Amino acid sequence: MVGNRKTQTRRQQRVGESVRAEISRLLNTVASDKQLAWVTITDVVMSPDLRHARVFFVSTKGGDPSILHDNLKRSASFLQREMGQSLELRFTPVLAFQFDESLDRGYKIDELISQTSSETAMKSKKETPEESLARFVTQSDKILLCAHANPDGDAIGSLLGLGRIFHLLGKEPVLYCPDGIPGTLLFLPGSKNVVSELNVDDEFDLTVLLDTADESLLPRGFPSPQKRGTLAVIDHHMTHGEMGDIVIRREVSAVGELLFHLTKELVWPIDGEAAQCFYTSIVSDTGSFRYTSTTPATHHTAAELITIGADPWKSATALYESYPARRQHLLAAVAGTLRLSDDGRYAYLYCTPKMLEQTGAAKADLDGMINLGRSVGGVEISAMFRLEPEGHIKVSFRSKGQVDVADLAAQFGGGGHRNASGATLHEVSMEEAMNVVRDAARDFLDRSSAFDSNDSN
Ligand SMILES: [Mn+2]
Repeated sequence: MVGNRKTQTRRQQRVGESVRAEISRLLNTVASDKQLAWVTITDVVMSPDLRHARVFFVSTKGGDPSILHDNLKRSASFLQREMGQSLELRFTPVLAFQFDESLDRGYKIDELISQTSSETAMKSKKETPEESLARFVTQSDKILLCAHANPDGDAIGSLLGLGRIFHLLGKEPVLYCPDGIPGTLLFLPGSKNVVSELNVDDEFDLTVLLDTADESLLPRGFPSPQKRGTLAVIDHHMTHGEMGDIVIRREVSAVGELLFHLTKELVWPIDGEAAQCFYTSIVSDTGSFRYTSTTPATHHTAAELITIGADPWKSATALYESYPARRQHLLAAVAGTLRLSDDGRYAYLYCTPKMLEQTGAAKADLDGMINLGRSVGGVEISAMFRLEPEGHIKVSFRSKGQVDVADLAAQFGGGGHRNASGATLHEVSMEEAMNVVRDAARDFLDRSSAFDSNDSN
């Protein structure tokens, strides 16, 4: 189950080393059995899945190895529990102890004893995820930065901004985005350095995943646990998956805002290029400071980023004033399809392959047009129906305020977030799909306003 020392990957070695350091610290400081302070851990060999650790020990004060072995075995569950809290590992490994008889390990003992005392001093207080990240960044040579699939302005702004900061730290991370960078974001500094493919045999010490912790939003080709090294997730979504060895999650407007604060806390360097990226993240994820996620701190952060060198007009022109003419023609066609439900609370639009063909526009040009419906006064839910060349119909929903369209999408087998969701409908015509969803949305809004009036006080 536990691999041998020679075939350990860098990740196994690194995790083994932190397990070794932590067990040494625990034995010296908190273990109630004082005899255990006589034990020196010489090596830790991890299984490939990192769930099992073979822990080699020697006795430095002449204690009987078999007694020490029994004592260690009795302490195993205590050590595992403590390690689970202090090490940022996804799984706390199951420990198996083995007396170290090998001579080649012997030479390390003096070195290990002196190391242990300094580690004990350094790690006497629990490391925060932020401190773990800083440590892993320092220790890692090969770093991978990734944003989620179908990246938006926050994903790309975070990717490029953090990439720039790591560069200023003297690291050369790989920036990976297999879906490519949306045209409106190509103005961001560093966008040319992003790669859309990884080499099959690339192995990383540290992978940082930005703006998601959801398995279903991982970019295509995201490296396996064997290849990605320690996985750090930096995210601001309060509904999320459980990924990540190190998780930094804060409820702020954008990951760009989070990363700027993190940069200040960790005293990482920053410059105007990184500031432009983070500023763009924030503008993009707050809908230009309009959404409810916008707080005083968001504006303070933006002000600081402008002071450092971000140019607001540069972001605004790129995001909102650089459309190709074909997009505006498509906008005219789509706007012409706008309909409302009788009560005026639900708006819907559609787009067909023919409309794309006639205007020469691409699917990506539709981005944001769903807001044509939502921005009508009195509308609480807007839907966009898109007929796919394969014949099925994709519907996206956007809502205002507290209306949770993830629930509405779930009625059609889809999902998403409170204010943005979607589903796919099969074997219906566009007209049928629009009627069925309109009726469901109307019922849904009636039900949710019934809840609202019960809640209000
Ligand atoms: Mn975001």
